[in-house]
Amino acid sequence: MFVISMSEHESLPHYLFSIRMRAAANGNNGNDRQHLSGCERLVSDEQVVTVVQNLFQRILTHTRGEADTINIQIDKIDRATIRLIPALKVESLEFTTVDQAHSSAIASLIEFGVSKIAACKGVELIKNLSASMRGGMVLDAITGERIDNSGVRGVRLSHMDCENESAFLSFLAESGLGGEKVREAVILASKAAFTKDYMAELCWSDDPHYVAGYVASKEIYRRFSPMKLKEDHIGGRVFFVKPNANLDDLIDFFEHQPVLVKVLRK
Ligand code: PML
Ligand code: MG
Repeated sequence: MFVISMSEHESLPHYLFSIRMRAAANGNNGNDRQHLSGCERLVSDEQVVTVVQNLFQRILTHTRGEADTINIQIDKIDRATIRLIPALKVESLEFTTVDQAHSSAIASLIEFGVSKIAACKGVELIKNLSASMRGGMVLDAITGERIDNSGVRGVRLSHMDCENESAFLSFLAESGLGGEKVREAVILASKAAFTKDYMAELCWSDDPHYVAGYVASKEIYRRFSPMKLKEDHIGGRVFFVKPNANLDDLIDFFEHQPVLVKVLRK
């Protein structure tokens, strides 16, 4: 178990600010909102204005479409409530076709303890979405049954960031990776992996210009490309959990536990 040391807590400001930004477009009839993008940061007070500006700029130029509604929520977070958790190890695999990448992703899920039925179901569920979800679906890792009741909204992870931006970006660059999507995905997958009853995750991007995805375990973020064809705007996430997982605890940790992801050097 990774435990935050006193000196590490003391190196944080007394308060951090959780910044959450979500963009949506109005549906055809103006009522059913379509999720476009969302982002999460956990930063010190002097960074808030710059980060909000940058995230806002990103939303304005987002390739999934033009936003009609942008929600920004900023919450003050006491440092004593923050958990410092380890970053997953990052690996990358490139394939020629989507089918090859999906087969290899399924093999990785099985390697990480998910049953073949559940792994295949996860891939099918994301493939068959008719619209992208704000969050992910939670599946029993053995039966493949969907166990969350969050419908088309999905279960989201919130209140998270990396502990040290430059250390985190160098860590990703060592694996030849960079960019906001990888940064955010590794932070999200590392937080999910730290959750009790979690077994694995499958994800690919809903951005039509971005074809990468990943399978994560409690230790590894294994990136796969291409997980879909270019111009395809459907992507999503599936979290595989142990049979009899405590869903309320899992969702509580996902949504409410503030975490900073730290790169551990062996
Ligand atoms: C998204 O933000 O759309 C998900 C991106 C998943 C893949 C990130 C990567 O490793 O490139
Ligand atoms: Mg996205």
